[in-house]
Amino acid sequence: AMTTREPTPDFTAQLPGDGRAGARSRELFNAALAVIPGGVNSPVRAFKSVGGDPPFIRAARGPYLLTEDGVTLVDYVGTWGPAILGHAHPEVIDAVCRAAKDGLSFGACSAAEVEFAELLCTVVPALHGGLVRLVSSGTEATMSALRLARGFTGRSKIIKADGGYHGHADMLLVAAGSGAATLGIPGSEGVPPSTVRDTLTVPFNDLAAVEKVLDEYRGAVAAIIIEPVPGNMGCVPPRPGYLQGLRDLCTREGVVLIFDEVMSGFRVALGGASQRYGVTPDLVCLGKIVGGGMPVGAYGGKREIMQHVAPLGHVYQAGTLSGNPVAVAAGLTTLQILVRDDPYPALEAIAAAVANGIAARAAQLGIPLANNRVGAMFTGFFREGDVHDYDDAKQSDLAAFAEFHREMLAHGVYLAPSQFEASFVSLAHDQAAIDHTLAAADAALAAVARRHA
Ligand code: KE4
Repeated sequence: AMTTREPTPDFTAQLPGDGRAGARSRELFNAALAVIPGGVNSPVRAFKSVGGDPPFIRAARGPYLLTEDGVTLVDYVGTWGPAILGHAHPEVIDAVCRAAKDGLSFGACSAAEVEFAELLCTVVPALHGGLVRLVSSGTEATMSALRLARGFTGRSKIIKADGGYHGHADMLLVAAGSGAATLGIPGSEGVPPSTVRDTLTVPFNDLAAVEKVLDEYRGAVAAIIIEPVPGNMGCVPPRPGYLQGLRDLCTREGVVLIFDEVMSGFRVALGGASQRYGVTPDLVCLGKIVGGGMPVGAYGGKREIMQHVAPLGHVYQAGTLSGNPVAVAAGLTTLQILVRDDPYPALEAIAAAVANGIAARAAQLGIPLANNRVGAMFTGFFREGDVHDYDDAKQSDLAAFAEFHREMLAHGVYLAPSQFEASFVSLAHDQAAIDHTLAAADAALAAVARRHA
């Protein structure tokens, strides 16, 4: 039967409750397990590292999620970044509905994608005066940018950071390196050694390690791809001078500098990390917020590089739904609102209130917590001392994190189910949502103190 559904009642006035999977979520998860690998369409959603079944989400609005068990939760996943305006922003929903009524996809040129590209080239530093190509995910954006860098330079080696995640293209699925540069060994079954033989990993925030690799492989490295503000090892700020150092090394060696701003783009500033730190890469990869919650990715940058992309040049890349009018409506409207309303001062204040509130409570209870934040993304690592790279992050107490996550969920706060993910605030996280979050943190951290001190 066609899936008919009553409209969701307004749940935003409802107080957040216990978000652990109830009967309905568990019933749905069992049904999912019968037909979907691990019951999920993306592994991290399975709650493997925090335990328990995942709550199923029925609706989302503003800072809140509504579970299939009828429970409201304060959301800090924000669908892994896109929901920076809050879920189901009325202007975005309206634009998507209007576009959908005119057809979902044309597979042909449309005016909206030109308007979108023009705005992207205005807002994103790496795109100023350059070219941008729309795709449908962050994975497609980074995969394409790396192929382009290899085509443009005629070189094969690529460098990434240990603990950096750029989507699941084969050449990027290398085992986390250990210490100095490691030649790629597959980080997933099904990735032939030949595919990652040219992928080198270096520790994040370590310029000397990059310089060493560039000396060793002079003339053979096509690109460095980096999350300028990593979120996939948890949130780790770049050390002062690190990004500029990469920029200078790449300029000197003719290596394409690629900023993977799928997560940090439009998140840490309107112009992303490039704007926040004043460093412009040769190519930039975008995703998440760029689609406002719909499937959109993008890659672009210097015209002299981008003109090697088919059909202008001979680096092939294509996509059936690239630039489709419905996804563009979501992304373009989101971007227009970010430009119009300049939410970044407010986002900074909201994120500081939450991150610092949690850190203060941990300190009062004697729980070691490294409070890392850049703008509206943050991570509290359950460990003493600072976290500057993936090795540091891996020394966190994962059992304490899992306990914290479970207890926060039980008190109505939905955090990313992994210590190695970032938390995200939205413009919709009002004082009530923040107060509820910090009250939950009181209880959750007290539980951690009892069990893990
Ligand atoms: P997608 O292919 O998932 O749209 O984007 C891949 C990607 C690329 N680059 C960065 C910096 C990213 O953070 C991502 C995706 N991030 C994960 C969260 N860590 C998405 C969540 C998931 O995998 O389900």
